[in-house]
Amino acid sequence: MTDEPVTSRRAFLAGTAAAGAGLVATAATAQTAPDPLITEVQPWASAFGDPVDATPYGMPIRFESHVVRRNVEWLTESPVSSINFTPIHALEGTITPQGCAFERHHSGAIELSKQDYRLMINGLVERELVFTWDDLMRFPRHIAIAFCECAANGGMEWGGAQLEGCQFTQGMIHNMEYTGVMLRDLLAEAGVKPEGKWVYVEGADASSNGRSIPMEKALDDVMVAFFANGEALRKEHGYPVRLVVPGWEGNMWVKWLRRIGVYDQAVESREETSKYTDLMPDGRARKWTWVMDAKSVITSPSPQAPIRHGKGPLVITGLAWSGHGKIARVDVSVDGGNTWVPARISGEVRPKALTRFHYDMNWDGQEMFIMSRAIDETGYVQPTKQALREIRGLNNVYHNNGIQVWWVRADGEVENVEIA
Ligand SMILES: Nc1nc2c(c(=O)[nH]1)N[C@H]1C(S)=C(S)[C@@H](COP(=O)(O)O)O[C@H]1N2
Ligand SMILES: [Mo]
Repeated sequence: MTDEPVTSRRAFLAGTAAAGAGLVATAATAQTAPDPLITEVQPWASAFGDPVDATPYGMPIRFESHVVRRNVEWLTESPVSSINFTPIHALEGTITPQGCAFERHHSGAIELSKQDYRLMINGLVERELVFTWDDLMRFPRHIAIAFCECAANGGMEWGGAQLEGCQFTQGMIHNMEYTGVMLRDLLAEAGVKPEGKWVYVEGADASSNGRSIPMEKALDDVMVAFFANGEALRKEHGYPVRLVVPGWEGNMWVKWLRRIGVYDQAVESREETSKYTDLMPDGRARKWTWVMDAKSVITSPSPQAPIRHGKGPLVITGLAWSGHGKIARVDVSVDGGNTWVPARISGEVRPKALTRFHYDMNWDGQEMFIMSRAIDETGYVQPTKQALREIRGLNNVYHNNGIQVWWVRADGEVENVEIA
């Protein structure tokens, strides 16, 4: 195995016994035999490490090589029109590194250079315009942190608990810091005519992934972005330019953005008529469900992140988000939803961005049913999956923001379950 550490994990834990107060001190392993990691000079202290430039573009250390995007092969027919999942069970904080942020392509990730890049604005505008990369670089730049969630996130769970791991049940989400120009500034340059009520945005890939966005949103917080987490967008996230549509379903975040058409009504694209509508029990469809409702998930412990240290202090960690604004509170239950306790919000709470919560507890080593529920600033409370099914039935794929339950067994292993 490539990620086998130099010394055993147990020895390492024993070696960490020293510092810390309160909870942490009780979590420390009692020292019995002399620990060579403390008493002996180790190989890494007796020789030089790598020189600078060993890896001009750095990669994670080999011990972390399991923290990668994964797909579920049976889910889609072909890997070019497919999806993979962010390893949220293994990440902390709120920012998703681009290298492990989920990908969703309808016709594969294309290679488009800055030199070949063109962005056209046409339709109901005073001046039809074509921007080059250099043109875009001359507009005022803005920064926004936003989550991008595919409307199908959790979609396989409508019928019941199915996939083992929050990477697979909730990992069609990422959260990055974008730098770009505001769409409203580009539209102002073109001059939107009074009849212009919608923009139709499409990408340069074969699928084009065209979507219509109402003018009100287009003029609000939509960004034409070219940097993510401080560096150029990766190819798979739309290099050199993608649309960022904070709070709205991932499908509208057009990658390899090539055209913005201004119209007096929504253009019915293939995307909208065949997909990204929610089929209801009575055969009707919910349409224009663009905003992602509040949701949360415990990322660890979870099926891919079982408890290995036994009873005692346990850190429960998870993510919460809402497309309607800020997260106001996250509640955690460790008894299957009978009692709820507010979790600690760690770090800053930003609108339409991932929020990290922690819940510190003393685990008695008995089985638990753990779950979280998000409450956003509008007062909306994340529903149970059952409550969602009662409204929308089982024919659905999209917008499943129901509460995720994990069954923590006494041996620390974790399973995806539902509580009747
Ligand atoms: N041009 C283009 N844009 C696209 C897509 C696509 O296939 N082509 N997929 C969409 C979908 S369904 C989602 S969920 C997001 C995913 O963005 P990501 O691949 O950066 O995670 O991109 C959207 N933008
Ligand atoms: Mo999507």
